[in-house]
Amino acid sequence: MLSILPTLVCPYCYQSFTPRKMMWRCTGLLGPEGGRCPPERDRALSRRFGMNEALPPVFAGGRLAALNGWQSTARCPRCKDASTQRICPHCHSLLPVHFDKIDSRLIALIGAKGAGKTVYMTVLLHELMHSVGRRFDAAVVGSDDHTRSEFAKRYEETLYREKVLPGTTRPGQAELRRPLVFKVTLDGRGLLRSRDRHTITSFFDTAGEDLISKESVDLNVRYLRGADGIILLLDPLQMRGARESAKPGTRLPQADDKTDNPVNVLTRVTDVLYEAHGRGPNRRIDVPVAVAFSKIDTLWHGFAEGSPLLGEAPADKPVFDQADSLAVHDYVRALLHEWDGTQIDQVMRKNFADYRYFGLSSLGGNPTSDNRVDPRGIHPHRVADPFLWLLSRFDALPSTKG
Ligand SMILES: Nc1nc2c(ncn2[C@@H]2O[C@H](COP(=O)(O)OP(=O)(O)OP(=O)(O)O)[C@@H](O)[C@H]2O)c(=O)[nH]1
Ligand SMILES: [Mg+2]
Ligand SMILES: [Zn+2]
Ligand SMILES: [Zn+2]
Repeated sequence: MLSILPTLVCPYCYQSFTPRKMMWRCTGLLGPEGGRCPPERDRALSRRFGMNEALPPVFAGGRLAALNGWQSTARCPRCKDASTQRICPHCHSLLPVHFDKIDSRLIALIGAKGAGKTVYMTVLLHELMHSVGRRFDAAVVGSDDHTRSEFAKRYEETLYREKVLPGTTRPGQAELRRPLVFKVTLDGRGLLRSRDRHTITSFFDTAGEDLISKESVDLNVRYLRGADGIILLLDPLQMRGARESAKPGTRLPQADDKTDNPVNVLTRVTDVLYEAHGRGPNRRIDVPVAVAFSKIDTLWHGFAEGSPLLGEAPADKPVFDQADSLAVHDYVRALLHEWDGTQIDQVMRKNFADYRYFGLSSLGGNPTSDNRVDPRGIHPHRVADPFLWLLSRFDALPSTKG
């Protein structure tokens, strides 16, 4: 159907809506006529995300909003106070400021149980906020209170201060786990642009166990359907060929019925994506997929000298380096054959129009035997590459020719 107004996708519930369906939350302050709307529990937020705090009521924008989906304030029909707080009509999450005017990109992070997703998301965001951010003159900030406090308390605090590896992400509760939403602002000057460039990125850390059965994969379908880019994290230690060459002392992932090998995971994700996006004759899936192999630190002693995976991506310019990335891509593809992963490459080639291989290490070394961060600290390796590649695919970051 043709529509003049673009469809928006909520970065929290990944459901779509047109701007005229946008809703508002009352300010809860004293209105011009002396009335005040009392806070109450928001059923949508409570049902979807288990958030039970009392908040001012929500209201639809009414006729004015229908005429102009972009209006940035609306008057509460009860207290008549003007509100600027726009919310998603489905889950009632507060939308980022200028949400409909800036690029919004949803990134789903998926992978089997124990592949390293939670550790990766924590380290990636930490790096983006610190060293990688400095290199690109980028400011990366949590877009809402929940993201800011959840990331600091639940993720960063555990790994960086308590130095404990996270427990398994609770499966089957996609409704209750809320994506973390960040605003990435790139300084326009260094990029031959006059204006700063904002991108909203939403990260959803799935539970690996959700990928085990067809039924629980469906739980994640909505997230995969709404995603503009996917980071598929695969654990080489779950592949026979790589297990054999892992650094001595590496704790190998248990092969229980909750853990699955990367080929099966990839096959299931492929099915879900076809389900979500439809399959035409000869049509391949065109969402960009970064296929990233985690825990590369356990294997790099076996890499040939000069392997692009032993070094970091060139960091002198604030651009995505295509040549370096393609060298990694080819190197990983060659490794797949050694690791018994030829099938992965076949599935990718046959079904995906836009994918790239990456190899990374979130920790830079094995955790201790009681699964704590090595006392020498966290030394991430190439963690930003998949994210920067996706930004370059979204035209949010310039890239050099490959
Ligand atoms: N050597 C090494 N081990 C890692 C690295 N990242 C993660 N691990 C190990 O992998 C384990 C699992 O990591 P998680 O991030 O919890 O895995 P997950 O994919 O979130 O797992 P689920 O939540 O169960 O789906 C960690 O407890 C570490 O032991 C890494 O960069 N290097
Ligand atoms: Mg996890
Ligand atoms: Zn009101
Ligand atoms: Zn929503």
